Amino acid sequence: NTNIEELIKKAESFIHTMYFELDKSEEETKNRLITVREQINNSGSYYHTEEELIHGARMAWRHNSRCIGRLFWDKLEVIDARQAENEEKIAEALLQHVERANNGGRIRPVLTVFRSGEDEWQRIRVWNHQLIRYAGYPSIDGSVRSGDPASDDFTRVCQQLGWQGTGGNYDVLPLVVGIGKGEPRLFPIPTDLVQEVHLSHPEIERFPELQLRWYSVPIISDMQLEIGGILYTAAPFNGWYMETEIGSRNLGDIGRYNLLPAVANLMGLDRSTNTTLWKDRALLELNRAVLHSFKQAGVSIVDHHTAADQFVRFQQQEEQRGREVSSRWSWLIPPMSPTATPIWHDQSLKELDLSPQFLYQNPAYQ
Ligand code: HEM
Ligand code: NRG
Repeated sequence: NTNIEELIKKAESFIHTMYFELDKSEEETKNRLITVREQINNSGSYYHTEEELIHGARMAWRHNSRCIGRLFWDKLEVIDARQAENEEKIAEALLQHVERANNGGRIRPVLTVFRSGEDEWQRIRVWNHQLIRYAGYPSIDGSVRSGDPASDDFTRVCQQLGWQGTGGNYDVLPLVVGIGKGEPRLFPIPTDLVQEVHLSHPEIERFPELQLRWYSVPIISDMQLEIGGILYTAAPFNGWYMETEIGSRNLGDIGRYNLLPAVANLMGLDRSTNTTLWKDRALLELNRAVLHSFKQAGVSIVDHHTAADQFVRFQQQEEQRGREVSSRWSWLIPPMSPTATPIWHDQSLKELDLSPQFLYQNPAYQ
């Protein structure tokens, strides 16, 4: 059976690499390889040890070509939630993830892994893109839209499942958990678990009039984690934010909250011509507001210059350890002053096909 052989190959390659990286004895490696091969031949799959799960998840982060935050890859905390069998237990583990990650603002990089998805009928999916995210409400016959346009489709799904938001700009969506082909279940997130930061500015005193805010932790929940040929279809993970993700993209993009005009107005800028560079000036102050407010609220965040420097240290560290770094230039350059970071000028970046890895998967809805 070619599937079985493929899996054995991937499993062996993972065990070899991981056990080498962790300096395991030849004896231990050989014994583990025998057990894994046996399990696959007998059952068509194999069960990772907790240590394999931890190091496999860390490797997947280290390998992700689009992540600028990888210097801290070996500090990732991994929670084994493979025993969570039903939607309630899964939701409970997700809420615990939120709490553990947030840590009162001193954000910890965490990944929670649920059981793997070989059996389609038992496959776990978290339908949310991120555990915490704001709803989006498109405009109906000419009314003004509200919330995050990136969430419009998922918000409609939640509404069809019986959820009702306020229709405001910052409604936190419920958790949606599905198993196999069963109806997904909704779980509202208790408000005291959702830490948010209201935006103010170090110099522009009237900034709070804009009533902007963002949540403190990005927890991506729709990617799958592949370790040694095993696919974990639910494995939400988080680090902390880089300020441009919020200031440049989420709040600044025309297709998102589109706030550059409002910020420029508050600043009293001339928007009648491009040559005042009002968009660039508004973008800059919006990013400063994000950094200032997170810092003041005691919530971890990194600016794009520091993140780029940390990425260079990661590259150097990997070179010393004899490993190649997979990098996608277009994702690694930050969306504010990219040319002022070393990443822009690095002509050597290339993308590699590495495993363990994070993968996109088909959306759970639509
Ligand atoms: C992507 C920063 C932690 C995995 C990104 C992006 C940034 C970033 C800025 C690009 C996002 C975008 O443009 O939408 C950071 C920072 C971290 C961190 C500052 C702080 C510790 C992590 C962790 C993991 C991770 C803990 C996984 C264990 C990824 C993946 C992507 C990514 C898979 C690509 C997402 C996609 O393709 O949509 N990261 N990250 N990152 N990061 Fe990190
Ligand atoms: N840009 C998205 C989040 C993507 C992942 N970013 C991180 N990941 N920082 C946004 O919500 O703005 N992380 O694991 O820390």
